[in-house]
Amino acid sequence: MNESTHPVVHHLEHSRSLRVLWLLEELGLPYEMKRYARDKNFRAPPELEAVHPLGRSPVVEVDGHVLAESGAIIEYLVERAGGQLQPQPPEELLRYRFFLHYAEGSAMPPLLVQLLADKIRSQKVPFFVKPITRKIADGLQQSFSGPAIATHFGFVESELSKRPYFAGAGFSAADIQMIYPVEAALLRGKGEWPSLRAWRDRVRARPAFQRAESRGGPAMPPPQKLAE
Ligand SMILES: N[C@@H](CCC(=O)N[C@@H](CS)C(=O)NCC(=O)O)C(=O)O
Repeated sequence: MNESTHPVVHHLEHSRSLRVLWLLEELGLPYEMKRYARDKNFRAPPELEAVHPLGRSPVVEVDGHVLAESGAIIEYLVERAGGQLQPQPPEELLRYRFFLHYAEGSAMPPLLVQLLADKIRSQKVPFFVKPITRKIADGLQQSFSGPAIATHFGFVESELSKRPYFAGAGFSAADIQMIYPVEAALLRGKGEWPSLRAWRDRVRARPAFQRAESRGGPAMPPPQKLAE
């Protein structure tokens, strides 16, 4: 267990843990970062399992706890910082909570299915099996991931066309949590989504985001790996 008073972020390269580095940079809190390289299959190395049984990232050691799951980590760190980056007005607070949970609970799953469909489609298989794998991939995409991505990100686009940030007029930790699904949707989805794109460019330009990336490396995985 870490004895440091600063949070220790177990950061897997090109992963969701960049969100935690970004949050800590926004909060102006000192932290330690332990960086892990992905293996040749783009998986986390086994050392992460020694930190938390799920062996995934982010994991944060803070105040004697070992915390996993980015939404829960963000909530903990925001509370610990006295509610910075959490809006107060009741309507904004409701949207803030919604997007904090929505990012991983609802927006990411269809993107993950889309990633699997793309993987199945590009799998090296004997030529006579190819029509079968293509059919499976197309079926997944047509019956599930395509319509689900269109519904979810059509909704997200409409929310962002009404206000500059996810919770309201000001930047909040919900924006940090939403970066991963938005980036993945802009890459894998088929919509135009101009408000999503404008929001993404705006938040990426923030000095704290730039500092997080310069410390932890590029936020997003290479395009073919996004959503893993
Ligand atoms: N819902 C979890 C997802 C955690 C997760 O899947 N993290 C990915 C990195 S983006 C990971 O550790 N992947 C490595 C692996 O599966 O081996 C969260 O938001 O923390």
